[in-house]
Amino acid sequence: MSDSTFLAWPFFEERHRRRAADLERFASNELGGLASQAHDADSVGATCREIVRRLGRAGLLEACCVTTAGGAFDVRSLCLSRDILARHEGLADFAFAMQGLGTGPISLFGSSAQRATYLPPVIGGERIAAFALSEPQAGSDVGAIATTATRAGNGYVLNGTKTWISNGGIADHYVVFARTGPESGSKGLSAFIVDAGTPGFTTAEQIRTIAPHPLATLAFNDCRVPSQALLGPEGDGFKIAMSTLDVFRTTVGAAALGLARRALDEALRRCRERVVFGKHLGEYQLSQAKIADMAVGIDAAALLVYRSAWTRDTQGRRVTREASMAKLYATEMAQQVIDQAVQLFGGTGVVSGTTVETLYREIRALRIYEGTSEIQRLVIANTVMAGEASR
Ligand code: COS
Repeated sequence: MSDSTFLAWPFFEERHRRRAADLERFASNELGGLASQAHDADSVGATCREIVRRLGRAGLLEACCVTTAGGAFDVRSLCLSRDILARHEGLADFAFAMQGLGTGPISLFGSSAQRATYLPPVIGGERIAAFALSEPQAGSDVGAIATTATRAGNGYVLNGTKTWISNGGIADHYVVFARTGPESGSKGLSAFIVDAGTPGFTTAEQIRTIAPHPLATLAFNDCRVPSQALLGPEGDGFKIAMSTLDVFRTTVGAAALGLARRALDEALRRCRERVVFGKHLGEYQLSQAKIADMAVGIDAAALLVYRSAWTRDTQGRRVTREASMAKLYATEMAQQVIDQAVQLFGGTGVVSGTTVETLYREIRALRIYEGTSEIQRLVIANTVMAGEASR
């Protein structure tokens, strides 16, 4: 049984503890065996759809969207969900998180008509969402986005390429960022909601990764969308993207935390069961040192993650610095914790399909997506050097 003493921390309210219990029940009853069907890039999309359907049926996707104008995310609920789901099953965490990230801009900036159309089916687990920001030449440098959206009649025409898009190819709608103005860099970007199947919009390529999940390159060739597809004011695209990442970067830290907790659980089991030179592995001080470092890293990351979530929830202000700290520290920590778990498992730790081997592949992308560790350091340094407690 994983350590759940953190739930008594003052960051949480009673409803969060109830949610944690619901998630544990869901994971035990609904996830068993599902992910083993998703062993490659072809089967993973169908498995994600099934996980989303079950999460929706259980009422667990409500935290992913803000349905009322002026409402706010409960970032602690998002983080707890990712922490717990990732500990049980990385793909379930991914499927959950993308329902939130893919509709985050609609929750934060959508009109009432856009909310009413797009959010309820995502909460119900009937429709799948995606967030299309990155391009071949614009990953860390969002200001280099080259996809254009040109005004034409009562709408816009989109041209360009998006890549590394999670849920690409299986999503029902995408929030797409494109350049609408002549300005360069972060100015002149806008956000659009594009439905799958819109003429001129295609999945150019499915991308295969070390930990399979639906990921694709998308092509827009004279893709016409109505003016109602514009999300928020024209020219606010960069702000919309960054505000969304302010919420979801903290949750990436929470997912890393869940993966690390699972690695510690596995390492503890290994220390109890494995006998070497006539003694259990856990009786050796070298093993104990590893366990101690893992436990400290996990608690430190949890404090940063839930500090960021609590600050956002209770103070409602920008948490750019706190979110970057949480993501940076938790993802880097989890990589080390999982690596130590693999070491304790020895040869078994690198056998395909074992839990620690799966974790070893799953954690790697979290240090890259939604802002690399290098970008998080830049963001943190900028805010600290500007003398701001937070931005
Ligand atoms: N919330 C709201 N507004 C924000 C913001 C935030 N979190 N961050 C920046 N802005 C605003 C700024 O206030 C500024 O507005 P003004 O021009 O009105 O002053 C504007 O956006 C530009 O900000 P800044 O100068 O900080 O932008 P940079 O181009 O320097 O940003 C980084 C650079 C690297 C921080 C940004 O491009 C980034 O986060 N890149 C990583 C993107 C990423 O995560 N990619 C992965 C793809 S998503 S899976």
